[in-house]
Amino acid sequence: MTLHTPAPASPGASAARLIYRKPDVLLDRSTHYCPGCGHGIVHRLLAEIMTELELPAHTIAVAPVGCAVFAYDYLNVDFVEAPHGRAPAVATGIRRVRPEAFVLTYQGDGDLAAIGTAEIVHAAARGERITAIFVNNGIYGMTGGQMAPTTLLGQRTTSSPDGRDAALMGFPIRITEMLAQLPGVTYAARGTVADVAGIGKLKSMIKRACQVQMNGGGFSIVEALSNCPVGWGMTPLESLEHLKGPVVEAYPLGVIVDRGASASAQSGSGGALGRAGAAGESDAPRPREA
Ligand SMILES: Cc1ncc(C[n+]2csc(CCOP(=O)(O)OP(=O)(O)O)c2C)c(N)n1
Ligand code: SF4
Ligand SMILES: [Mg+2]
Repeated sequence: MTLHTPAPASPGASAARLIYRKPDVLLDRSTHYCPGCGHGIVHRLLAEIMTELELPAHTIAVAPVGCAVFAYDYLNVDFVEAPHGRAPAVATGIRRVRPEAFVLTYQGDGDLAAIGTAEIVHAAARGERITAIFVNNGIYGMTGGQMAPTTLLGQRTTSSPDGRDAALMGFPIRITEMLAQLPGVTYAARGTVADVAGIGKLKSMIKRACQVQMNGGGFSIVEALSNCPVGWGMTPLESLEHLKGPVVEAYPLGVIVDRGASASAQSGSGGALGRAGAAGESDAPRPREA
């Protein structure tokens, strides 16, 4: 769709111009998200991108367990609900039986980087032709703000009331960098919903990740650093400042790896076989600013 499209002229109409239109794929419903929550921004970007790439009719998305569990109530595309952490495994099954579909997963950090660690690592290692949207708000939002693998050192949560202590609870995991080392990963990037410029860059990243799949590339993932004002015990504005400060410091923004989408499209199975760059690459990826 085209944003900023002039409204069609009609007899007697005022000089009003349509400068903004909600993508149709974003359903006309209020969400259950807390005020200021970043999940809604990511939904909005997905709606815009899927519309721009004409994907909705071909999309099968996999909803997570977590605050975004009701994503299927807000985005008008086909959805499958996966058990907590298992979205990449469910998406793999969909890919195998529907090779022509556009397959999208949406997961939080508890979902993707804790209970679902095995599933995401092996889907990435297989180079599954799926696009993963990873919303990292550094906490288990849905269940009351417990510590996640991504929780910052020193961060207070309901299960680390004195702050995360590395000696007791280990260090935060930069899982997107870990995944990016796998040759099955065609594209990996990290953006943020913290401000308008960040949202614009995040949109470009998600769009690129979708195009990688459309062009026959392997696994693509975009981590969206997001806020959880409620779980963090902050106002929405405070949470955005926190996101721009300590969170971005711990999780650098940018494209971590872009191996390009090979012209040699995947076989029907959707695995990594036959894709360029899949043989034994072992670069040590670091984000570069998009
Ligand atoms: C198998 C299983 N284990 C645990 C849970 C409980 N549970 C539901 S949501 C959640 C964590 C959600 O955190 P995250 O994935 O980061 O999403 P957020 O709510 O922060 O967006 C957990 C542990 C569950 N529903 N199923
Ligand atoms: S608990 Fe956090 S992640 Fe969940 S809806 Fe509220 S602000 Fe968003
Ligand atoms: Mg979370």
